[in-house]
Amino acid sequence: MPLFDLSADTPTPEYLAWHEQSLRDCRREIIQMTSLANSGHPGGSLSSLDLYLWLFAHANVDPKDPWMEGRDRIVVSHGHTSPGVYSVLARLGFVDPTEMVSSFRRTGNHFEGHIEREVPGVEWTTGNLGQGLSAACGMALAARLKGQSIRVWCPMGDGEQQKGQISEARRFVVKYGLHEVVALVDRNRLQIGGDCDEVMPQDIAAGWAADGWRVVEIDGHDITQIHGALSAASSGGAAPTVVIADTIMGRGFSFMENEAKYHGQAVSPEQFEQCIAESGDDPVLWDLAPFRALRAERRPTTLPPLPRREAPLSPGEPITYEVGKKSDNRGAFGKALASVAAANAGSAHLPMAVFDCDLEGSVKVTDFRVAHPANFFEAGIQEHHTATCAGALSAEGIATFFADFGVFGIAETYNQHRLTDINHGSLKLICTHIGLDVGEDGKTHQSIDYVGVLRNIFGMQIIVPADPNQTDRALRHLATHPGMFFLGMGRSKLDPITDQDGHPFFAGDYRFRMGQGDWIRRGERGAVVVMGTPTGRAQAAVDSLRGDGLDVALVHVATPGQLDPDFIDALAQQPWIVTVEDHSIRTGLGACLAEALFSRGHVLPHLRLGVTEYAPSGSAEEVYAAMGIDVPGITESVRSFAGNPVPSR
Ligand SMILES: Cc1ncc(C[n+]2csc(CCOP(=O)(O)OP(=O)(O)O)c2C)c(N)n1
Repeated sequence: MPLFDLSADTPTPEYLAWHEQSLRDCRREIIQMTSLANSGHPGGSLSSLDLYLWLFAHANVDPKDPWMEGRDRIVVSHGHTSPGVYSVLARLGFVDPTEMVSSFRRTGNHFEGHIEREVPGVEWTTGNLGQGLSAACGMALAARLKGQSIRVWCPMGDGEQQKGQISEARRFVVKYGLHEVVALVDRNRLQIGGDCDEVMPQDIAAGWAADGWRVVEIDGHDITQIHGALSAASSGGAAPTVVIADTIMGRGFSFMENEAKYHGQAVSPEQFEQCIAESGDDPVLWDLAPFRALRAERRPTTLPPLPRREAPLSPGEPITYEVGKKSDNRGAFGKALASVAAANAGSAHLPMAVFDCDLEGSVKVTDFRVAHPANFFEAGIQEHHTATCAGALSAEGIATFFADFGVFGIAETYNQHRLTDINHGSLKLICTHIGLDVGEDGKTHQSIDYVGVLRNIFGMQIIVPADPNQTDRALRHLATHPGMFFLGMGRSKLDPITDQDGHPFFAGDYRFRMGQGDWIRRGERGAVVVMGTPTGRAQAAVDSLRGDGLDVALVHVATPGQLDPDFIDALAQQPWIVTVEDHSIRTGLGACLAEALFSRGHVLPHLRLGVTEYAPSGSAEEVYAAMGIDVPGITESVRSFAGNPVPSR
C-alpha cells in the first residue's frame, strides 16, 4: 500500500506535513553524507528531492517487503543523486538512517556513490547516464508478461537528456504502448560543465513531443503542481507522459542554489555551519561526531540479500543434425529456441522474451515470433536501449534472449551488458555472424574480439559451439541455467562434427557442460585446439595429418572463459598445442588457454593461429585462407610446428 493516496485531487494536509518534515531531514542527511565522504552529488540530490519524496510516498512499495511482486517501480536514472534517493528511502523505512549516513561511499557498504540495487527500494543500479528509461521499459514489460498491472516512474537529469539512448527508449515506449511508464526530467538547467544550454543546446520538451509523448511542464518545487501532474500521469492515457520539472540545483541552501559546482562537490566546514543555520533545525541533529565514530569502525551494512530471479524453464528435447547435411548454427539456435518455448508454453504466462534489432531473419528468431508474438520485441536499430531493456527484463525472472549480430550485440553495447551484470541480471545474449564467418560484409562486420570483450564481464558465461548439434545443446543449457550467458555463432552452413567412427560427435550420449574440452580425436604427438566455426576445417586438417602418420589430437573448446583445471592438466600432457580460432589471437582462445596453462604451472610450445589484423571482405573460404586458417593453412602450419615446436609469434 502506498504511504499516501495519489487519487486525492490535491495533496492532503497530512502529506504536506510529512513532506515538510521529510524535506528538512533529507536535506540535512544529504549535506551530512557528502560532508563525511567529502565527495558526492548534493546539488542534483537537492533539486530532485521534492520529486523523490512525492514518488516514494505515493508508489505501491513496501519497506517490509522491498521485492514484493507487483510493486510499482521507481527507476532513478541519474544515479549520482544517491544521497537524495537514500535519504528518501530512510524516511520510508527502507534503510536505517544512521547506517546510511555513516557508511555512504565507504568500502564494504552498499550505500555506494551511485545508487545500487542492493539497497532496498533501489530498483536499478545506475550512474552510467541514459540507461534508466530503458531499464524502466524492461520492468514494465516484465509486469505485462506476468499479467500484473504496475506503475513505473523514471526520474532523470536534464543534462542526461543529451544521451541518445533515451530517445531510443522513448520510441520503444510509444511503439509498445507502455503508458504505465512515466518519465520525469529534473530541469535544473545545470550539469557538470555549467549551463546545459551552453554544454549542448537541446529543446528537451520538443524532443519528447516529437516522439509521441505528452509533455507536462511544472514547477518541481511546488507540491500541488507535482501532485497534480504526477497523479494525472499515473492514470495512463492515450500517450505516455513526461513531466518536465523546473527545479533549482542545490535547493534549500542559499549559497548552493543555481551553482553548478555543487553538482559534485561537498560543502566546506564553514558552509556546513551555514547549512545548520539556514536549516532551522536543532544543531544537535547536525553533529557529525557520532557518524564519524561509526564510520571509523568500518561496519559493513546489514541489508537483506538481493534476490536473483530466474525463469524455471524446461529444456525440451534435443534435436540431432545428422551427418551428410549441412546446417547453420544460427538455424539450430532458432529451432532450439522455438523448441524450448514450446516445451514451456503450457502455463498461463510464458516466462520468455526475445528481442531483435532489425535482423530477425538473419538471427533466426522468426519461429519464436510467429509462435509467441506477445513475447517478441522488435526494437529497431536501437541496440543500446535493447541491451538495457532486455537486461532489466532478465533480472525480473523472465528468460530474456537478445539476438543480434556480434559487432552490434557485443562491442556496440558493452557498457549496457556490464551494467546488467552489476544489476545481477540474467541476460542471454545470442550473437550470430561472429568471427570471420559473416559473408562478404568485410571488417566492419567481423566480430573478432568478443571473447576478449565479454571476459571482462565477471558474470558472463561464454559459449562458442562447434556445430549445430552442440549449438542445440548449448542453447538448452543456457536457457535453463542461471546468470548471464553469451552464445556466439557464425553464418555458414556447416557439416556436423563427427567422431572417429563418423557419427555426430555432439549428439547421443554427449552432454553440454561449461569448462569441459571436447576431445574429438585422441592423439599424443601434439594437440590442435579449436573454437567455434573453424572446427570443421581443423578436423579436416587433423584427419589429413593423422592420415600421414602424425598422431595429432583435436580438441574443441566451447567455453574459453571457463576452463576446468582437469582439462587443462590433461591438455598439458601434450608435447605442444596449436590453437585455431577466427578471433583476434591477442584476446581469444589462444590467450585464454595460455593463461590457464601457465596458471596451473604448465609451460609448453604453443602456436596461435587466428586473426592478426582486420581481415578483408570476401567469401568465408577466401577470408579464412587470407588469415591462414583454411584447411591447407592449418595443415601446413601444424605440420611445420610439429617438426620444430618453438614459438613463432
Ligand atoms: C554516460 C555518462 N557520461 C558521463 C557521465 C559523467 N557525469 C555524471 S553526472 C553528469 C552531468 C549530469 O547532468 P544532469 O543530468 O543535469 O544532472 P545534475 O547536474 O542536474 O545532477 C555527467 C556528465 C556519466 N555518469 N555517464
